[in-house]
Amino acid sequence: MNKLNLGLIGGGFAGQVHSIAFRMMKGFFGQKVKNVSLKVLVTQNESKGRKLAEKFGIDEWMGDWRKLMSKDNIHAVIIATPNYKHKDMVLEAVGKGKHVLCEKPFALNAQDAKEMYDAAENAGLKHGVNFNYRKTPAILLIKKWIDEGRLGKIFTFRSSYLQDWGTDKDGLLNWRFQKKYAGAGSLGDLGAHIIDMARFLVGEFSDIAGIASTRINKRPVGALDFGVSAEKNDKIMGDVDVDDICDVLFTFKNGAQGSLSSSRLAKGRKNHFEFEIYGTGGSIYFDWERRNEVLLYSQEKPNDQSGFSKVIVGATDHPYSDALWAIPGLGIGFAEPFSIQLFEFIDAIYNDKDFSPSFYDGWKNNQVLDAINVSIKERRFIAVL
Ligand code: SOE
Repeated sequence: MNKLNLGLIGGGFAGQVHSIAFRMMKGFFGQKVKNVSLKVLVTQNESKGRKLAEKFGIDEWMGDWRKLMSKDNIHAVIIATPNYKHKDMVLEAVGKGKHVLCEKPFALNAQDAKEMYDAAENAGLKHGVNFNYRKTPAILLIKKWIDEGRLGKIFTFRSSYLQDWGTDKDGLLNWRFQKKYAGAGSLGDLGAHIIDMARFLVGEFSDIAGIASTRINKRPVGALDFGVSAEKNDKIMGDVDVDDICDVLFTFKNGAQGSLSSSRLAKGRKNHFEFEIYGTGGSIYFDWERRNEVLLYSQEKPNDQSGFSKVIVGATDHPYSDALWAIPGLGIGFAEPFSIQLFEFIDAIYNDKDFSPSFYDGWKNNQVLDAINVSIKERRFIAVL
């Protein structure tokens, strides 16, 4: 097994989760990833980079991501930066022959996403988008049930992804509140995860209609390099030009239908990513805040036991139970799905396997986001390409 060296770009929240997940992956998958190293960390702020590199045991840190791309001893990169930087970084990385795992949402629009997908595919490289929730063992179990036909023909997918950190009106105008940096607000940040889940579990979108609103229109500037000063400055206010809340109705190409809601203003909701799926043979309900259990309704049960049953995930025949915690039902946290994702990505590189979610999935996701945005503007149903 040859050496495989990774570079990570981004020292914010996502970058730190990837660093933790890397170390978890080494612990969980041991021998299978013994020649994989996380060699370089790139952060905008070099002194922060040094501290993080020390904390996570990464050999080298730097401030210039192009320098990382020119290093021949780096074989793959993880891009965990604000969304507007993804395109340049992806194109540069694949131009230099590096495999890429990129954060979500993949691109600012579907046109850019297609260019990024084509570039990686034509270069014959492995590519992935970090729709991390797909790799939650409970969700892999739901996927298995669906593929086995346990839910029959699916006719409804209904989902919400709600958080409340946006309710602080004094919260700084960081990149997530600006279209040029983020592309979209709660829709791109949280809704993109729902879109990926719906595509993964149900199928491709057909027609779509959305409504959205921005309830806190101005915020104090001064975060990172996205405002006028490095300090919080309440006197200078900037415009929020992305959605805080979004609600969408849709149909799938296979005839199913559904809805999604995303919000940063759902007081009391922390990371409330829930969905339910109804089919001719059964139903499931899942809430990521209770990520180690799935509620399953199966019509195979006798009438006197009719209703949802709780399945605790982690039994010996459940996905990844052998690699993660040896005792059934111990449960997982936020970083485990990232570590599974990274393991599968590395396995795809070593063994020339297909990897998903790939840039193709990133592109399809951006197409759905674009259709929702057009629908919001034109106030009508839009066909997803
Ligand atoms: C937003 O608060 C956020 O950090 C998302 O950007 C992540 O994708 C999500 O998984 C957790 O919440």
